[in-house]
This record gives sequence, C-alpha cells and structure tokens, in this order.
Amino acid sequence: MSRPLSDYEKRKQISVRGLAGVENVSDLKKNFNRHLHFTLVKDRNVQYYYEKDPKRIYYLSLEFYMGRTLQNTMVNLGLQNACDEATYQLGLDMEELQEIEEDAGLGNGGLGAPACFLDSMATLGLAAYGYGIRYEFGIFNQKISGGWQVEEADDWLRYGNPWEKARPEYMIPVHFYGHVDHGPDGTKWIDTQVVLALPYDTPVPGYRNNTVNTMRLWSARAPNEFNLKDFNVGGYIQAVLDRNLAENISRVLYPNDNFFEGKELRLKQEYFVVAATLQDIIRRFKSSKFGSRDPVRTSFDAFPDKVLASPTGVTVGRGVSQHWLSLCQAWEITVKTCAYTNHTVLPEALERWPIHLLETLLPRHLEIIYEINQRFLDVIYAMFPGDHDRLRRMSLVEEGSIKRINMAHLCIVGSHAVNGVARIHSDILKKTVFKDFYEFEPHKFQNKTNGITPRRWLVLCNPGLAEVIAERIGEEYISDLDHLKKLLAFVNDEGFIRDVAKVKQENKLKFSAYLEKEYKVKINPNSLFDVQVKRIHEYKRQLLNCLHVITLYNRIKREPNQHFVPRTIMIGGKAAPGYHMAKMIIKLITAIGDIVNNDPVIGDRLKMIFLENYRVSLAEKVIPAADLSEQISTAGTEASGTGNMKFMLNGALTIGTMDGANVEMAEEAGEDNFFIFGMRVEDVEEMDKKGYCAKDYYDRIPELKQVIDQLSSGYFSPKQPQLFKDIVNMLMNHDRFKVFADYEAYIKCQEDVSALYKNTKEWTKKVIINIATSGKFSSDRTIAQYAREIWGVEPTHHKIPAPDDPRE
Ligand code: GLG
Repeated sequence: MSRPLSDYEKRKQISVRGLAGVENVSDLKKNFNRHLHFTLVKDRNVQYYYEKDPKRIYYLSLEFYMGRTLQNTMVNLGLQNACDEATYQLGLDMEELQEIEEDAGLGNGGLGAPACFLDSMATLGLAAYGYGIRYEFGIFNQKISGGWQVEEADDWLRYGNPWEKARPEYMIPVHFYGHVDHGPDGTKWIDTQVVLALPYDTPVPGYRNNTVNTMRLWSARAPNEFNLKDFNVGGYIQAVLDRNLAENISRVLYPNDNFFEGKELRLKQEYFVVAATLQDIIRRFKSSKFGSRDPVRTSFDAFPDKVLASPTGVTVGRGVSQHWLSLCQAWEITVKTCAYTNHTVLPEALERWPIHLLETLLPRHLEIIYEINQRFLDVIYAMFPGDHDRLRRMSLVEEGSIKRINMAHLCIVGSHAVNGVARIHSDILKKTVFKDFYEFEPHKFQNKTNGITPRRWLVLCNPGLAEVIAERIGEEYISDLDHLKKLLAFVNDEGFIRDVAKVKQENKLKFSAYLEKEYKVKINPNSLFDVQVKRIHEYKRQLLNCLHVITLYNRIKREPNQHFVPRTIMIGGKAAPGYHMAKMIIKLITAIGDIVNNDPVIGDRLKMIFLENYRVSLAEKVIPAADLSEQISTAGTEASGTGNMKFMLNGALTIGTMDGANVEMAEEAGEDNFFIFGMRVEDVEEMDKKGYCAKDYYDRIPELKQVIDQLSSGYFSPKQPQLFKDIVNMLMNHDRFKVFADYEAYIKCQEDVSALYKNTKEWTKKVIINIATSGKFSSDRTIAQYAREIWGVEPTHHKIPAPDDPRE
C-alpha cells in the first residue's frame, strides 16, 4: 500500500496538470527575496554583518532629530533625478510631495548631531546601530499668537510612518520598581513591574554604497497581564485602561534643551532605552560566533572587542545576575565597552538624579551605584590620602538637602573614553568641569569636534550650490568633504564668483516667496539676510541680537537720510514650554518686529522677522538663503553648535564669538574671513573673578542706554509698558551671560559686516573661502575619528553589491 500524498505533493500534481496557472519558481523566489528585503526589511546587511561579524557600534541617544526621510533616501540611493523625472511624467511635482512628509522631530535642536552621525556611520560602512525611543509625540509645534509662543502637540504618527517596521519578534521586557531580596542564595530584584519594549526599525542608507544600517527605536507596551492579576468585578475595565500608564513611557519627548528636569517619567525613559538596548545587544552578541546561547557558559571576554556602546547615560544591573558574571568582571567589561560624550557644561543641564527617585524606581541599581562609588572612592583615597574635599567633589553621590547621583561622574568612571564636542569645549572639561577626573585618569580624555552630513546639509538642501561646486571640482567632495579645498583655486575666478552669488540670490528669492506664501510676510530679497536660528536660550544671547536691531532702528530714525545697508534680521527657535525668560524673549522679538516693520521712516531698510516653528525642514530652507550667520553665545557656554557649520557650508559668513566650534571654523577659514568679536573664555573668567557690572556699560554707552530705556519705558510694548521689565531687570542685575559686556564689540563688528556687504564681489570671495575650508566639519571626519580613536574600528568605504546584483 502506498503512503498517502502529502499536501505539497498533491499541489505539485495539480500544478503539473497546469491548474495552478502561471506560477514560475524562479519568479516566486525572486519575489520572496524582494518581499523579504523591501517589505519586511530583513536586510542583507544583517546577514552580511552576521557572517563577517565586525565590531558593532551602538550609538545610544534619547534624541534623534531626523527631519524628513524621503529626499534623503533618494539622495543617498542616487535616485533623485530618476524620481523627479518619473513623477514629472506622471504629472506630479516632487517638491510638493516632499512637503507632505512630517518631520521626525524626535529631538530638541542642537542635538541634530546624532542624526548626522547615523548618516556618516552608514556612509563609512560601519556596522552601527542607532538606539533610542520612538516618541509618539516629538518636539511640539510652535504657533505664534499675539506675539507669544503657543505649543501644539506634534502628532507626527497620525497618518502612519512609512519608513518604520515594527519588530514584535524582538520585544524585550524592562523591569521597574519592586525591591531587593538579599536571600541566602544571592541577591534578587523581585516583585517588579514589567513594561515591554517593542522595537521599530528605520533603515539608514549610506551614501551610494549599498549599505543600509538600522535605527532601532523602542516603544513601550503593557504586557497582557498588566494589572490583571487580582482584578475583581469592574476591575477588568480599569486594568485595561491602566495599560496607558505603562505605555506613557514612550509618549512624549521632554522639550528641554540644555536643561535638566528631574521628572520620574524622564528617568523611566532613560532606563527603558538603556535596559532594552543592552538586552538587545547581548542577544545579538550571544547569537554571534563569540557568544553562546547557554548563559552559564557564555564567555563575555570578547564582548568589548565586538561591542562598543556610546551612550549619554550608563546603567548596569540585571546583566550581572542573569549572565553569571561577578560585579568585578561586569564592571571591567562595562568600562571597556562604553565611551561617554559630553554635550554641555551648563550646570543646569547636567543630570543629577535625586536618590529617592532611584530608590523606588530602580532599587537594585542604586545599590550597585553605591558599590561602584565605594570602590571608586577607595582608589581615589589611596591616591590622594587625606584629601576629603576631593572625595566629596568626585563622589558619584552628592550630599545635600536632597541626596543625588551625579550621572556625568558615573559616565566618566564607567567609560574608557570621555570626549567633548569641540576643542575649546574638551579643554574646558579638563580644566574646570571634570578637572579632578582628568587629574585622576588623563588618558581617558579626548576631543571629537562635531560635524554635519554634507548630504542633507548641502546636496539635499542647496542643489544649486552643490551643482556649481561639482562643475568646478567634480562630485568627490560629497563623500570626502576635504576636496572642497580645491575651490580655493577659484577664489578670484570671476565666473565662479558670479555663479556662487547667483545661487545665493536665487535661494533668497525662493525663501522670500516661501515666507510670503506661508506666513504672508513680505521681505526685501536684496537686503542682507541676517539669520539666528537655534533654540531660544539666554546663553545663546538672542537678546544681544535684539539690542543690535533696536540700535539700527534708532540710528535710522536719528538720521533717516543717511545710507543704510538694508537688513532683514530673522530669528527662529523654540522656547522650552516652562522657560519663562525664553518665552519673553520670543515676545520681545515679535514686539520689536511690530514697531520696526511698520514704521514708514524705516521702509524696507530694516525688518525683524520671527520664523515660526523652526525645525529641520525649515532649516533646510532658510540656511541656504542666509548671508550672515549669528553664533553669538557667551564664550565658554556653547559646547560646539552644529548650525554654525551648516551656514558655513551653505555660503553664509559668520558673525560669532570665540566659542564652541566657531573657534575651529575661524581657524580653518582664517580670521580675516570671519567676523569675530567679543570676550574670549579667558576674558569671561577674568570678569567672573572681578565681578560683572552691567550698569557700568549702561552708564558709559549712550546707544545702549537708549535701547534699555526704550525697553523699560514700553516703547516696544505701548499697550503694556511694564511687559519687558523682567528682561531689563535680568540684563541689568543678574545676567549670567554678560550681554552688555559684548554689546560695543558686537555693534562695531556688525558695522564691518554691513561695509563688506556693499561690495558683493569681496563678500562673495570670503564666502567661497568659507565654503572651501568647511571640509573639516563633515560628520564623516567626526565619525572616522570616533571610529579610530575611541571605538577601535576602521572605516571601510566598502561598497557591497546591490540587492538585485547578478553576482548575488
Ligand atoms: C548640545 C550643545 C551644542 C552641541 C550639541 C551637540 O548645546 O553646542 O553642538 O549638544 O553636541 N544641547 C545641545 O544641543
């Protein structure tokens, strides 16, 4: 008796008889692979990395300010022209389509750096992963109403997100609360509440190298049994509703820039991303050739050779008990694996978590932190016997009315490398903020000056400029920005000067048309476009800019028949919703605009515009149109800045203080091609010792006095004369950022700007020199340095075969 046919065999018989139609095995195989690759995004890179098993780079960040993805994808895949043409033939307008996409606003501003880094890591062929949180609501949308900022929720996922792919198969549990049991068979963290971390993957394509990396963002999900354990009648509905509580973890981005708000939900977010990511990393490590799936026998010795995590926070904990390592071993691996990048020195921005929050949320971790601190301080004490003050300064635990954990200290102790983000910033870390730590372990301290990706910040946003550059030096500069140096040969080339000036003029016209269409404001496209776009913060000194605008206004009013170089000052940026002074600054900017823009004596010689809802997609429009870039923070306060670099690359000249990356930008361009003014860090330190007295400047400088008196008397707020008293009071009596001290130098420097602007040719020459010397500020250079000097990997530049390559 023959065995019954299997279903497969039956189907095969049917298909042999031709009943199954046109099935073609090779087509199906192809479609299956395409589906795997394009729909399920099971990328061959994953396979590639699995086979080669290179050292993986894990870039952890609470913020990935990505902006839009469509055009970036087309640029990096080399599809832009084809897509333009195809949509055109279909009767569609590509630019219109692009405008429909929502910005992925999962960041606060300055920290656009992580987004640029993902692009560069893929372009350099590194096996890198971005890990963060998939906030359901990104940075709020800013509306201006009656001159005030109003926040609106950023419901960016409302219409879905075509770029992401959920990966429920890699869901990971994260534990919170509970308590610690020091029982006879070891220490256990028990009775915890579990939240699931559901990963969403977004592809990160490199620039024309067929590499696609992954950005994995975690979303919080309540487990099915959430709060259901002891429900009674009626409890069930409540338990289901309460699932929201757990899922709130990934609900919303905290909208602070350079400010620490010690909220429990924020601590949960930080632990959530780190705990989920670490488990994911360890899972990947164990499924590699070096790991073993059997936890008892897993050797973690190779872990630091295969894994590098670059977090802005550090955690340890469950790994220890789950994976059979001693605390000593675990700590050694942690230090070898982690590298810490610091992004600010402002004390109010550094995280110091109250002990009581950690005690309830992460009791076992707090114990381990105490243990780490004890062992660390023992070493310090052995090195500096009797130096109790040093112990107090360096301790991870700060005593005081509220006991706190200093997270920066924990990061330094827990990493093998610590870096700042511009040379001056890294120096300040060594000299002041982390001085004791530098004395203890000088070898850990490094600098990695920030950079930006030339793909988004030139090719994508300024195609006109990219084109005239390519006409002279070819396209190599797009993946090796140092090639821009070749443009120095064209500084006196009449044709090139004309082309560069023409592109700028076209960008200005385009932006003017955009402002008129979207915001109904008319500006003079022949005026000098003077732009300050960044978060609104006292240290960035938008107020200094305001004082200049009012000074210009007063000068025109005083001598209306004099010649003035027409200017349009544009300021844009979001204020943290709880930051009163920043919100007042926005109101002041709009109030000055109301007076200046409507004064018939002024005409179109001076305009002050507030750019509403500044975000990545608006930056892509305004930066290529700018003549002058304002980078005017008090020396020593802006760690690096990255907007400054975007302007330089797009042919704006910079007016700036010797702060952050400005210092290196001026060095590259030559100080003659840069408008530098104001106090240096040393001057600021001097002044701090002597004491800063705003009133001295007010008394001594008549134009400054006039401006301040106008603000106090309600000249710019006639209906509410008292409106700006808080600002005046701050400037006069407790200005941490010493606006008046730089006023005179700033005004003088702005006069130089206007004088040069009259001579288009000389201006454009300096523009060309700036573009030509901006190569250092490519994030490709930044990432190559991180790779070689901290992460211990070599950029490859390799190009892997394309998915439908016949060789595959
Ligand atoms: C910080 C700093 C910036 C820096 C950025 C990226 O304030 O100066 O460029 O990080 O390193 N909060 C920020 O934006």
